[in-house]
Amino acid sequence: MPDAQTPRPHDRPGERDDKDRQLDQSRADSDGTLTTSTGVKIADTDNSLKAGRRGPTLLEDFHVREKITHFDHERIPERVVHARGAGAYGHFRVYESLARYTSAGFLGDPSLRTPVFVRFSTVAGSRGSADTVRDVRGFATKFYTREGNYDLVGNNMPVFFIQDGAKFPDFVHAVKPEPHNEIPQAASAHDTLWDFVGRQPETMHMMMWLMSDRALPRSFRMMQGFGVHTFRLVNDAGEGTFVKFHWRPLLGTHSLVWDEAQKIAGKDPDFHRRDLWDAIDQGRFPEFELGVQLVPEADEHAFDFDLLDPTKLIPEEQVPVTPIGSMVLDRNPDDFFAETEQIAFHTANLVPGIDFTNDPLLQMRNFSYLDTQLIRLGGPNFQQLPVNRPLADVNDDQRDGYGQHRVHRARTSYLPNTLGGGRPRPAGPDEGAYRHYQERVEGAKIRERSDSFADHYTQARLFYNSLTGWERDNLSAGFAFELGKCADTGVRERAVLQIARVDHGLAAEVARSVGVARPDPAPAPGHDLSSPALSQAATVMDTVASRMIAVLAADGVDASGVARFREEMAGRGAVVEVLAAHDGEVAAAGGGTLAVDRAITTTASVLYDAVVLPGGTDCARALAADGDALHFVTEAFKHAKPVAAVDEGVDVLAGLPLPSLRLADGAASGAVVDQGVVTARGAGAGEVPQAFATVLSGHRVRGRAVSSVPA
Ligand code: HDD
Repeated sequence: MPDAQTPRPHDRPGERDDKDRQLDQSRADSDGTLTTSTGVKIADTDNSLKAGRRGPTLLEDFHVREKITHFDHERIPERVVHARGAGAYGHFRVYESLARYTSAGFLGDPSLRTPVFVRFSTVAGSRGSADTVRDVRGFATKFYTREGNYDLVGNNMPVFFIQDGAKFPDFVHAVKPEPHNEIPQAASAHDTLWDFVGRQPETMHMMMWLMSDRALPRSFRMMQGFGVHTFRLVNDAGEGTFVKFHWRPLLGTHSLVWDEAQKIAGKDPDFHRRDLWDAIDQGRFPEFELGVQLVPEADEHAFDFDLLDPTKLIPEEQVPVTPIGSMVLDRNPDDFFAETEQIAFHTANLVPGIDFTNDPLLQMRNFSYLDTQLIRLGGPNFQQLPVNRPLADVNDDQRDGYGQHRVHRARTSYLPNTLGGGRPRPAGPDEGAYRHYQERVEGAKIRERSDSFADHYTQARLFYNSLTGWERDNLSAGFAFELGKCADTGVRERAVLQIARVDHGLAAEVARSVGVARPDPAPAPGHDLSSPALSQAATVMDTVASRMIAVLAADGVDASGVARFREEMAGRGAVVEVLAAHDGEVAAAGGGTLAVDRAITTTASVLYDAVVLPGGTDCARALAADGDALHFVTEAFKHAKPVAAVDEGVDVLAGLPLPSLRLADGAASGAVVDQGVVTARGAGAGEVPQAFATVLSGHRVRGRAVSSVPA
């Protein structure tokens, strides 16, 4: 994979593309005289038309009636799942032609720069819920290709909760807020979800992912995406190849810690949305690499699981992920509602060269997405909305319906016709028409599930076995928290029994935490197979690009030291912000001032990746007496974040209730690093940026003793 810092030659971030130009036709700038929606100029929009100054309002006030009526109709139904989301435009380019496998034009021509819109989302919460809840994240991409729109509607986890789409309403009803009191919002930690899980073992693999750090991404820019299902690539000769799609963030796959995620939900419920917006706004364009796992049709039955089962992944050690292209997100939408809210994804939005398989979850999705857009967007013409409009020509015989924007000039809207010159004419054999893969199928009509879908635990255990110690601890704590929130003892017990089928040791830990009986030794035979690619420990850990570093400052700060540090870290792509007790500026030691980016009271340590205590005698004295500053550093330490202190800043650190640390004293000549805490005095300060960057690129400091830290 190309390294995170290297710009790919095939990307031209920020350069306008065809979708951007197409949107110009719909953009409205509101910069003229105020008018009604019919274009009549209006001089007063503050006072309704009344019979006398103190008299009743008149019905003939068409302007105010229109204003109020439109307002009354502003809301549309939020998505039944994935209601909360944020999106951005970008573009995709394939590295090398995949024409051998697929006739999809955008995958066959490395010179093509295909515009995309990506919407990231949480699943369970309402549109106004917090971003950092424990949940799956949606990762939906619309490719505006020359052959029509292709939607890859994936998640940040490679498997799903259920095997058959018929169970989707049951699952969603179980995970959503409970119906009697609509509590809890955007949380899986409640009885109905775990009641369902305890009775539906096929959920177990996904529940392992959901209890892991994967459910707490640090950023939309730092999570993987997966198409989940096995799809099919089809080439010009009609030959099929099974395919699994993977998105990999160039910044690595990183997570929050649970306590931090919960606090961010209060401090900045828009944390992920803001992070995506700011990164694009400031030119730090998120980049993802698309990879594929390819399986020849002949190997359909070569695995000990069924390729059609969406609760299973193909271990990368068995079928490696081949990187095939790169996607850059480089443009924020102009209008959240018009674009991010009205974008309509659909798993059946396919282009020639990509097809389905008989995965029963996918088959049902192919019905559900079109259906949901009809209620959500109010009729069958939603593909004409600017964000959904294809770049490819549209020539259909669909007519009328609410919100029809096209003015069809043909007299005929049927085929065959003679009066309309036989148009639109069906595509000829070499004109790139969509051709369904000619799979041979036969069978009796039955409501049954294949025996090949019956094993619900082997891959759940594979995932657990693949995690490092800290990942397992977090996963165990996730189960303990969620089940600990369930009021019904039977719900807790049944869930623990399911966990025991995955890993008995894990179940015993969780049972102890939630006060239910330790389960009997696992009834299912275990295995010790693992897939290192499933661990986040294997992710990118060599960049600090876009990391947020807080420097705490007060009057008397060593401003030139802070400036040098900021420059060094900015050179590595990190963002340094100076926080102080108040906005504006603080006095620098030896004269001058240092600009303050934010007052500490308007922010929090949980919104940063790392914290620095700068030098300066008076500054250190002030920080040592400032509870907000002390809590900031202690909490950052507790959340395993890198901490640095320079000169007198080291004394502030020494006064905190942290476990004993080796700190720079007058004798040390260079920077001292202990448990991810970088300290230096005097000439050693010059080494801090490098040492700090090394710790920060590891994201968190694993193994730090934090249990006794009060924060
Ligand atoms: Fe779904 C939205 C991803 C199974 C029915 N789904 C939705 C979105 C994502 C996914 C990312 C949000 C799209 C956006 O940003 O607008 N869904 C998945 C994945 C699944 C999955 C990865 C399993 C592999 N979904 C699934 C099933 C069904 C649905 C089995 C129904 C049978 N999903 C929907 C929906 C939504 C939706 C009700 C709600 C809003 C929308 O479609 O546009 O149709």
